[in-house]
Amino acid sequence: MSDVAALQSDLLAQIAGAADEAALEVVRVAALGKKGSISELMKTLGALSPEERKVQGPLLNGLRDAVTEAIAARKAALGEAALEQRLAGETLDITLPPRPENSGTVHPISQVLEEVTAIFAGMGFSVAEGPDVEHDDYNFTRLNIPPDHPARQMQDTFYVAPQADGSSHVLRTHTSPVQVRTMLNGKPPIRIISPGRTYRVDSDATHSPMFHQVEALVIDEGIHLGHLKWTIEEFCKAFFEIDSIELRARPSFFPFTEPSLEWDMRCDRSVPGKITFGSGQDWLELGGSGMVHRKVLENCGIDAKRYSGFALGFGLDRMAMLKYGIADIRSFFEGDVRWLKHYGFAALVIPSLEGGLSK
Ligand code: FA5
Repeated sequence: MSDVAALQSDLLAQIAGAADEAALEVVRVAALGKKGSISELMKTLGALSPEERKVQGPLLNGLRDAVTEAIAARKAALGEAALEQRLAGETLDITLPPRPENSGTVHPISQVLEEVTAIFAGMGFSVAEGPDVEHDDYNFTRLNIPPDHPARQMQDTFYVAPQADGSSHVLRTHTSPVQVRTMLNGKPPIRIISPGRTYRVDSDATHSPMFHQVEALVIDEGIHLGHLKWTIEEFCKAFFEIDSIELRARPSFFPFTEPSLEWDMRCDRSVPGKITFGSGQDWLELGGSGMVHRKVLENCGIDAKRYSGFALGFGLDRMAMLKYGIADIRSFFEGDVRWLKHYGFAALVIPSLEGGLSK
């Protein structure tokens, strides 16, 4: 056997014996690498005479091709064997129950906020926002709340340390300052709602120091109490998902509305732990409202002779408690995951209300 034939059969044996891809790579480098046995032989061709090269050249090329092909074939076979082995080891038991998914839920307040926004959007209202830390002027003064009003006292309101420029700020006690911001920054017609966080020094089962309100404001020519009543009626029907409701208006007082009204909705609480809307002998308190006070319009640069408007402010937490049967307002903010799993929502259910606010 010639040297070339002996080398070939030795290399083919090594290739066939390579147990895995790493061992095969060692054989490949030893044969075909820069300093490999075949590469070294190829280098000797240059020193041969043309006649010798004619004989030796095809022999060495044949050796190199045979070894290259054998390596490729062994590599493919090893790869396939490895895959077979993996597949055999990775059997899947499709009868096993799935692992429980640890998904979060939508907080009832977020759900109610989405529902309220969608209902008012259906009536042509857009959303306006204001900061939680509000100017005293917007929270009180421009809303016609005089300096001696009880809401301004330290025991009712969270005050923020006075600013360097001497201006005074509070954690807003209601969403009504967004009315001021909207009127100062835009011209009628105005039709906005402003849902958001509000703060008062208050804490029991139905009062929280941080709670949520939604404000609605409509300013245009010829707006009257009928528009306010229609808006509340349509909103309540959509929110409580009932076709017929009965509302009761009670005279009230807010410095920023004249006249001021508080609204109740007929309900039935005769079955303990259950509340039914639309019938019964009880009344459910919804929140405050009224026609925007002439002084507030003037304080915010609106021509009170030409325009009139209504505003309302409802407590979102209380509405969520009523709609979803939650007894204690404080549970909303305790961050108890078990509570959230029970009262949270898997997906948003947004009712839609067609039509708009017609005069
Ligand atoms: C106001 O805050 C007025 N700004 C509402 C308004 C707006 C009147 C526009 C006229 C025109 P009141 O203080 O009544 O009003 O609060 C409104 C609602 O917020 C209440 O009906 C109640 O649902 C809710 N609320 C008040 N204090 C708390 C509290 N500490 N925790 C939870 N909800 C509260």
